[in-house]
Amino acid sequence: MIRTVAFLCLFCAYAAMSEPNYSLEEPLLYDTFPSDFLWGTATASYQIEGGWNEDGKGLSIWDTFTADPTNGNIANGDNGQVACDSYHKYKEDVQLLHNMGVNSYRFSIAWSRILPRGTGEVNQKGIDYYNNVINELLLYNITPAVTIYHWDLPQALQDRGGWLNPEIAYWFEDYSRILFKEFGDRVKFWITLNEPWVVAIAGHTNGEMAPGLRGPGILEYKVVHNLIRSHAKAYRVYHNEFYQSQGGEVGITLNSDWFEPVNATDPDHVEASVTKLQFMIGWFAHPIFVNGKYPEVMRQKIDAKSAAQGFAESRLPQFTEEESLEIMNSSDFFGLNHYTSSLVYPTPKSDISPATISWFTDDDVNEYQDAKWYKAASSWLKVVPFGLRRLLKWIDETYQKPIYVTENGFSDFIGNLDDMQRIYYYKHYINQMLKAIKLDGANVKGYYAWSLLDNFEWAKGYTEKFGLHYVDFNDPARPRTPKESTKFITKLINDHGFLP
Ligand code: GOI
Repeated sequence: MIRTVAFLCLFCAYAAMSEPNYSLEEPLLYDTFPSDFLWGTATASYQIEGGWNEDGKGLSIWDTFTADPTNGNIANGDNGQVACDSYHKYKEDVQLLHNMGVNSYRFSIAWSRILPRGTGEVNQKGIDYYNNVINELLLYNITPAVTIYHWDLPQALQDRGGWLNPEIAYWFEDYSRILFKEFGDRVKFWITLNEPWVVAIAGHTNGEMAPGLRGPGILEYKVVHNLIRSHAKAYRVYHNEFYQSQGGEVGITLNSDWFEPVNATDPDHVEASVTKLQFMIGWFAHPIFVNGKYPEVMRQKIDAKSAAQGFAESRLPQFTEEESLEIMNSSDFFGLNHYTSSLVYPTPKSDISPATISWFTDDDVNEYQDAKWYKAASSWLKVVPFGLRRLLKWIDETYQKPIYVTENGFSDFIGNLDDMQRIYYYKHYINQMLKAIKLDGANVKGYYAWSLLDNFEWAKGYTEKFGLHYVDFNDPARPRTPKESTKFITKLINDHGFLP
């Protein structure tokens, strides 16, 4: 019944749409990027390192999540115990980066290598490993961009409540301070958190990812509250204790799709698009870049629904005055991970009743994909290049901060070396980024392709491949082979853009 209604709405939306406000086949812009533009690839510790129990490393929630058969949700029962073996092959990885001619590399640090129990004693061998990686990069003039947290929380901290425990802001503060102290003489570009939206939704709403909790409408709001508090504490530590001597920048990376209104001339549709953006980006960016508070539209909708559901208090927490001050203006740049877009339109008012109040993210906006949009291996990834340009323009206008695209990429199942679809994806997304810079004046300062290597794609195991390099996971030596897309990006970087 609900399916039928949803189908009919979708049909109406289609019927209402005469000419879409976008084109899938746009001419390329032939122009170059600013000369100081950062070009790189990105990876994350659990997805590439392996060495899961070596040299004193503690367990992370991904070690335990992948080992727990009751989760049963990792493709083929895969795990990251060996992954790309970058724990041993980092010099080879740097060689690949050097061959590509990138001037930056984004990687993450495994908290449980540095602090096996999450707090307390530091593991020198963990420090040594990242010193080696950083020094190897600098040898080739590759600027390290370090993500402090890319989802592999020490299990010892999960045992104390993880991101649900407000104390975590102090654990994260202490961990970050160690990194700034040990590596900050050479690392000048820090990303506190990777995609807190995913930590909240996949980790605590639908349980797809570690720690695998399912508390829709409740847990994600508590978790995000603590993620934002934690981010702000790390930012303040850097600026109070290290900035003067080290002079780097610290920011956060948020993930967002672009939400294209079905009918761009209908103000209700445009409002639906902005509502989606506020629930996905504004949830974090409004407190951090605007005023220390959650977006008005979230406050109003979640407060109202919480009341209608009989809660004594809103499910969306409030920051104290003191917290707001600490959070406001706590990011030197806007890190954006972007892959895909959706079409949106408002749920017809007549369809909204207390009985249909959704628990998940609380917004009354319908989302779907254009049937003509080409899809990657990942079910959620549709190829919609113009979405990147529109999203960059929106972020630029809304938050007015330098933007780094810290991830963007395409997946297939095969890992074929002549990866024409990936080349198409990169060519058109990067060209749309160029249009955002040159035609819309967006302040975009860098771009990182996801990913340097085929790697452990979380719940999808090794089945969905995002790499610019093929990795043979059946060979214990984990050999890497460049795909055609590597050549494409190498030339683009070498040309500083698109030559006619
Ligand atoms: C990066 O996240 C990440 O940083 C890297 O580590 C990673 O390797 C890389 O991406 C590549 O994945 C159709 C609510 C099916 C619940 C549509 C809403 C499933 C589940 C749309 C929305 C979406 C990139 C999972 C950002 C999480 C994958 C965010 C991309 C699952 C869906 C949904 C859907 C949904 N997302 N992630 N999902």
